[in-house]
Amino acid sequence: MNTLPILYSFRRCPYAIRARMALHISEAEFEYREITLRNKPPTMIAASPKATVPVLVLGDGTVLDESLDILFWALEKNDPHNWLGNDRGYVKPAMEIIEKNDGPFKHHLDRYKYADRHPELSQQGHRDNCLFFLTMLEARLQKHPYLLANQITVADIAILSFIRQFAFVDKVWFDSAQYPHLQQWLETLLSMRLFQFTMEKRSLWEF
Ligand SMILES: N[C@@H](CCC(=O)N[C@@H](CS)C(=O)NCC(=O)O)C(=O)O
Repeated sequence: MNTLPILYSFRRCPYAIRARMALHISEAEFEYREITLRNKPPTMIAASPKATVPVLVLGDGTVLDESLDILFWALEKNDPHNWLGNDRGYVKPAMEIIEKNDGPFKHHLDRYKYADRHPELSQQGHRDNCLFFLTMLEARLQKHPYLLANQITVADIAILSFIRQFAFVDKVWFDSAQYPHLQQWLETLLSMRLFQFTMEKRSLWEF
């Protein structure tokens, strides 16, 4: 049997964006099912009861329901731009950045974005809590145009959608902040055809 993998995705979800970028660059073929978080398809919940997107169901029934698992699955099949590096050399340093991104940075980013739901601090207070991460990224980008090297690597792709989310909470503030290399990095990556393709609107999957 030759069934295509099925991707359950939500366009704006930063985890789904990282997975889709890797799937697209690897030229993986899959059936795309755009969903809303308010009305998740029963087939998705049956495949992955934790019910977060993205979920990739492979032809043999294997379920990948963590964005990083999907990203690495795709790149390990085909990595035309060497995002993983020779001998997967970029993976370990990328994971150190990704863990900070998915852990403390995302925690504070959610509070900055939805500050009205987290009144223990002002929105600026929540934003200040995010800055440790931006400062670390800025220092890396002073050395080379991308986070680990002169080329895009898995580190850039895995955190791009989260930095984009941060920047757009208050774009005027972000654009005037003291992160010139990070601002340039974000602009460069957002203008990539791959990113724009990844963000194209899709109609909802009807189930
Ligand atoms: N660790 C998961 C996190 C995925 C996640 O939290 N996705 C959000 C959307 S951005 C979600 O599906 N939340 C469930 C909900 O809101 O019902 C991954 O990396 O895939």
